[in-house]
Amino acid sequence: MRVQVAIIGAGPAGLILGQLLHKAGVDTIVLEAQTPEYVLGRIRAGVLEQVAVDLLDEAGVGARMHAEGLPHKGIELLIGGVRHRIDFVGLTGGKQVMIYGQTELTRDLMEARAAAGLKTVYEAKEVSVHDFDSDHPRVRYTKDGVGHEIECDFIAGCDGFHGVCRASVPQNAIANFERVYPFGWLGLLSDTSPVSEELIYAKHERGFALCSMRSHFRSRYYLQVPLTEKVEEWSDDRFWDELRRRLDSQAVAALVTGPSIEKSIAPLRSFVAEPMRFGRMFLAGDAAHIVPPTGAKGLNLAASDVRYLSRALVEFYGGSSTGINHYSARCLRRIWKAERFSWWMTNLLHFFPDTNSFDQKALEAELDYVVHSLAGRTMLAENYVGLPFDD
Ligand code: FAS
Ligand code: PHB
Repeated sequence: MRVQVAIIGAGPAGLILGQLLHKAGVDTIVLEAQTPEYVLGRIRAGVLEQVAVDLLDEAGVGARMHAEGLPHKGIELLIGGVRHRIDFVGLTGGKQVMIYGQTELTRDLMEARAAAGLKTVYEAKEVSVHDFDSDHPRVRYTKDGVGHEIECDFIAGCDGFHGVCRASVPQNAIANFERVYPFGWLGLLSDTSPVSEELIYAKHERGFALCSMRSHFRSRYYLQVPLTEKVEEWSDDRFWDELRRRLDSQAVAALVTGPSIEKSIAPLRSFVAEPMRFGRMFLAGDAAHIVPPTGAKGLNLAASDVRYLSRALVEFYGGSSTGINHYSARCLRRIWKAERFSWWMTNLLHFFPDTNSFDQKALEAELDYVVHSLAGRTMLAENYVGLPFDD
C-alpha cells in the first residue's frame, strides 16, 4: 500500500492532522494501537485555546464544539481561602478559552474521518517505522495477525509519550529534557452540576485542587496526591471529603456530589524531545512533549504542532521544503513557552513536600505578587489563553 503521509496514533494530534491534510488533498492512513472505545474512554483535557478552536473549525469539525462547548472568560485562583479572578477578556484584549472535553473532540474527529471514507486502522499492532532517514520511509504493522507494509513520503509520529516513533530515533540523534513532579493528580468525573461558573484552581496546605467541568451537567475535579497513592484506595466519599477540605465555604456550599463515572491518577511530568524532525519522520503532540496539566496546555500544544506540520506538508506538495525545514524550530519555540508556563503554574499552586522552607515561602510570595499585580495577572492570562503564533 502507498500513501503520502502515514500517521501513527489516532489521538487529537493524529486525527486533527488527518483532517487538515485531507482538506488539502493529501492522502493519509492513520494507524492506532487501541480500539476507538479505548481511545474515547481516556478522560483527559478540557480546555481549548482559541488557536485550537480555530484549527478545529479549519478542519471542519467545530460545529458540536460551538453548540455544546462553554466559552470561559476567566478563572479563579483560591489561595489561602481568598479568591482572585483572572479576567482573561479584560487582561488580553478580549481573548477567552473554550471548555470542551478531549473525549468529545476526539469523537467529532473520528466521525468526520469515517464520514470522509478515510482509512484508519484500529488495533494496529507491532507498528514499526523504517527508513525515515531516506526519501522512501515505510511503516509496518499487523492487523488480526496479518502483516502489512505501507510505503509513504512522510511519517507523522502522533503516537503519544509511550509511542514507537520517538523510541525509534537513535539515541545520539535526540535530546530529552525532563522534570518529574513528586505528586500526581487524582481526577474524578461526575454527572453533577459544576461548583462554579468558571474553573477554580485552589492552593491549599493539604495540596492543590482543581474544580473544572465538561458541561453544565458534568464536572471534573482533581486533587494533588502523593505518587504512592492508589486510585482503589480513594472511595468517592473520601474524594469529596478531601475536596471540601481544600475549598472555601462558598464552593463547599455549592458542591454537588454524586457517583464517579471515572476516577484515575495521572503522574505529572515536564518533557521535551529535541528536535522534532528526523528526515521524513515528524513528531507532534505528546510524542514530542509533555506538560503538567496545571496550565491546560497538553492538547493545545498538540494542536499547535499539527497546525505547523499540516501547513509544512501541504507546502512540500506545493513545491517548497521551507515549512518542513523550519518545522522543529517553529514548534519548539512555542512549546518551550508553554512548558515554562505549565512548570511555573505547577510550582506556584502545588504543595511540594520536600521543598525547603525558604523556597516554599518565596513561591508563596511570588503567587501573592502575581494575583495583586496587573503585570502578573496579565502574564498569567495571556499564557493561559494561548500566545499568538509568530508565523
Ligand atoms: P495521545 O496520547 O492523546 O494519542 C496518542 C495515540 O497514539 C493514542 O491513542 C495511543 O493509543 C496511540 N499509540 C501509542 N503508541 C502507538 C503505537 N505504537 N502504534 C499505534 N498507535 C499508538 N492535557 C490537558 O490539556 N489537560 C488535562 O487535564 C490533561 N490530562 C491528561 C491526563 C492523562 C492521564 C494524560 C496521559 C494526558 C493528559 N493531558 C491533558 C494531555 C493530553 O490531553 C495530551 O496532551 C493529548 O492527548 C495529546 O494528544 P496526542 O499528542 O494525540 O497524544
Ligand atoms: C480539565 O477540565 O480536565 C482540566 C482543566 C484545566 C486544567 C487541567 C485539566 O488546567
